[in-house]
Amino acid sequence: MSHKAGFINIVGKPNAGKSTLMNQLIGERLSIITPKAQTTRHRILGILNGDDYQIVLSDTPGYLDPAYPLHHAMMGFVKEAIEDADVLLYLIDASDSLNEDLTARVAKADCKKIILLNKVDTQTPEQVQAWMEKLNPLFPEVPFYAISALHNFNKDSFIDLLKAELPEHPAFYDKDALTDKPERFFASEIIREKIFLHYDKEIPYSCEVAIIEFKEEPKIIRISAEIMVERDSQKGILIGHKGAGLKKTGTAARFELEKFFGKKIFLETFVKVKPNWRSDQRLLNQFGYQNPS
Ligand SMILES: Nc1nc2c(ncn2[C@@H]2O[C@H](COP(=O)(O)OP(=O)(O)OP(=O)(O)O)[C@@H](O)[C@H]2O)c(=O)[nH]1
Ligand SMILES: [Mg+2]
Repeated sequence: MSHKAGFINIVGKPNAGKSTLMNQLIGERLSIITPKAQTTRHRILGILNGDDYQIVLSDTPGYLDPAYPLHHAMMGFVKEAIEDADVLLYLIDASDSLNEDLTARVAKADCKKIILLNKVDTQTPEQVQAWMEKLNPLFPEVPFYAISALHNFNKDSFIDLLKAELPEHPAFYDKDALTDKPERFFASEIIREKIFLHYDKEIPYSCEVAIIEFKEEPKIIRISAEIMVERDSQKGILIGHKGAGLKKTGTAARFELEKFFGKKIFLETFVKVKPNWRSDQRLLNQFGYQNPS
């Protein structure tokens, strides 16, 4: 029996719906999703296995102009995903503008491409038509689909379409693998998601979560997490009056962790100030943000 396998990498601007699309295809909440831009900071693999195929999807951070070293590392993940793709899925938010730099990079990438206009539920048919007319000359002969990753997404027919684009190749990962990331990574992401959802302004962007203990017992998983912020004032905001802010965030995270791991969770959180961690390459390396240059 012939076997197909390949890397299908999703790229796009922040907030385009990349993680939403990835989770829909995998059928699990692998990537965290929030209404705020720059939610995803890593390249996260989601693996779809069948008897005769393996689709290795990559969710990536949104493409942006880097403002500090954390951003440089995030863009390193995107550039790597553009380079090693068998198929690039360029996801464009129909309610947003095009990023010209990313569009040019995708256009000259040496691989198969699919253009996906997302969030068409927010658009009139005339607006979708206008997008087609704009994108057609930029990507001649590249397949184009208008989708809504969030509403009435036809997962099965989309997976068939992706399968058809895969090269003949043996599986890259174990056939029962779902992702390349360890459980600790997903625990830290779930806590970060709740911080993104519960706090505004610069707080979500100033936080990083490190799991310092992850102990699985027969009936419970015990997790200790350190939340890093850049300044004392941010620590105060995060903890809140009499600890109410951190308690609310921790409760929401524990609830989500219990769903994800299918087990009771004991969660402890500590807040630590690490000045300028987003620019400290030694700390960034510890958190898995190796800088490309
Ligand atoms: N209306 C509508 N909203 C969508 C659709 N797809 C995603 N969204 C919303 O868009 C927001 C961003 O979604 P994400 O999946 O986190 O976007 P992302 O591209 O991964 O964002 P970053 O990780 O920040 O780069 C969320 O509030 C989603 O619910 C869609 O098809 N229609
Ligand atoms: Mg994302």
